[in-house]
Amino acid sequence: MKSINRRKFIKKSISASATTLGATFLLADQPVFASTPQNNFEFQQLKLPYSYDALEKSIDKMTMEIHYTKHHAAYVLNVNAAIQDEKIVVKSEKEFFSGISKRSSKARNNGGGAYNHNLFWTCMTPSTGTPSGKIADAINGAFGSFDKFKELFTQASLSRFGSGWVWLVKENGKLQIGSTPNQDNPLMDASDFKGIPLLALDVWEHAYYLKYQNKRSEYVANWWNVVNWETVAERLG
Ligand code: MN3
Repeated sequence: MKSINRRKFIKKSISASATTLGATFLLADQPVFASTPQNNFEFQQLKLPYSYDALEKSIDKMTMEIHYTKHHAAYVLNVNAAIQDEKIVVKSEKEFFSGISKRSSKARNNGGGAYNHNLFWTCMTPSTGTPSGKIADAINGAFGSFDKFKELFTQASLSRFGSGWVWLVKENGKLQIGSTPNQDNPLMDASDFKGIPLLALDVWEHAYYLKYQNKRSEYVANWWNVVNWETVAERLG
């Protein structure tokens, strides 16, 4: 019965479109499919480059697992739903963020969440070191010393009220420290603080509350022990 109904339905649809040829022609200038094209940009959740317990000395396993599988996964899912629903057609992340002021808060918040966390995971490693070569020179040049840089970055992370992110960016050839609220990032045209992100720190409570509770300063102090200076250097180029 079902298949007969379906066949009838299809037959009816065909005859409907044949009798409304004018309307069909009008639609010819529009995209054929209501959904966004197959080759349109979509966000992806990058594979975590280490195990959930790899950063245990600074970030506990349960926090990492919930952060990655629940929070981050949801941002990726929701931004891609927004891209579909709002028919956002862009070629890249960069293009998505450079026009974010024209999009919904769903696209902005979840797009930021998807990108920021992908970057955040690669900013950390179980085998940390200290900056060397060009990135060390750039930090010393911009902030005086590595210790001074850490002090300023830590200050920015403690003074970010509520949820947000702290960044080291390259802007017009210079390194700068700044922070953004919620899931905003320095690639967004809507952000007051702009630049190319080199290093990111998540200061949302979900990033540290299970291990550190209200003590954001302890979380940040320990986070320095897992920073991946190799990937920061790569992004500097
Ligand atoms: Mn987070």
